[in-house]
Amino acid sequence: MAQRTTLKEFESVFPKLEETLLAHAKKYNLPQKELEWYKKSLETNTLGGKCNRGMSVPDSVSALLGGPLSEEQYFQAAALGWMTELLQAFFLVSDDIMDSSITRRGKPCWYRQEGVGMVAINDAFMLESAIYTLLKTYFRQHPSYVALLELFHEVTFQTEIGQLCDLLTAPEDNVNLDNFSMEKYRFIVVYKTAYYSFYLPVALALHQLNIATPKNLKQAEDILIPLGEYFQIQDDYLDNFGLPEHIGKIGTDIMDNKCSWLVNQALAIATPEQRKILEENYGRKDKDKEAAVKKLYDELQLEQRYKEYEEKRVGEIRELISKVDETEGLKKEVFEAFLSKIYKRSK
Ligand code: GPP
Ligand code: MG
Ligand code: MG
Ligand code: MG
Repeated sequence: MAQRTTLKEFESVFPKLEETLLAHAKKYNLPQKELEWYKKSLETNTLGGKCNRGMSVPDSVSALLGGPLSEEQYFQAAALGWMTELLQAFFLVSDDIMDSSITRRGKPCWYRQEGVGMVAINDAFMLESAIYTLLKTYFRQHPSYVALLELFHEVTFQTEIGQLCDLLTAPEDNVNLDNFSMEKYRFIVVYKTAYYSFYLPVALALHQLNIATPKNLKQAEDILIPLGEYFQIQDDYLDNFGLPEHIGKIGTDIMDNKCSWLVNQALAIATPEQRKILEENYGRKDKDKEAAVKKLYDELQLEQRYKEYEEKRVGEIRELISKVDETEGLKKEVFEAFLSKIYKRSK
């Protein structure tokens, strides 16, 4: 039987990894003040989240093996999981600057914390570098070292093209609702979220066990990308309908002029008068205009529409999972675990 890791277990691996990272910086005689800064950035930006992505690596390895992990296997899987969390930390620190966000995980975004400001950009780069320091330290001798390295690089690039499209579809000074479409939306979310959040942990697990093949990687991708798309639609829904106390962040999509799932749904069903309300109020840094859009979302019953979408989509994903071919080492359970973690999530 596969075993699910607990947050406590997963977090217990972090101090050793942190020590490795600090020792690496010390090798270059990084002065004490900067060393402490690096430590604080690592802790603030990598800890304190749900760690769903990171914990998915040991969970997937266990599901693939069909049983509990040895100590060595757990450490390797958790280390790869923490590299996934470092990648996420690198993205979030950067994303919050780009999105002018206010809070993250219930605290001010890193760039808004006292004395940080634009140093956060360099901190983001260092969070990314930390992935490769850990990978070299613990996987240099692993038969899949090059595959792991290439995977992190490729997934980073995929996320960056998604982010590029997200940003260019949301110019700050030019609201043009004709720029939005569900086709554009799909591209954005598949690349900015699905690859790093869903495909990456499972591909890492397959590589850790040296059982990745073109066929099982492709099969995993064919399920995990729709799952990731569904996850980002939840994120967009929660940006407006979630409680900041729950989700740990304050929604900014309306003011940021984002090509969000909600605005695309609104555009699909709005009357000409309602579209006019959107044209006049969407994408403006103005609380009253944001409130007018929120009111329109309620009138259009987007919450209800989202719930219908969720049921339909989850049914389709379950169907995809039921057809997984387990002959090359994949297990349906890998995907069932992901789905059960995110179905009807409120944070
Ligand atoms: C989530 O979008 C996407 C990312 C965090 C990827 C960022 C990619 C970079 C290359 C920096 P979001 O803005 O909707 O997330 P949130 O709602 O958490 O701010
Ligand atoms: Mg954001
Ligand atoms: Mg963003
Ligand atoms: Mg969001």
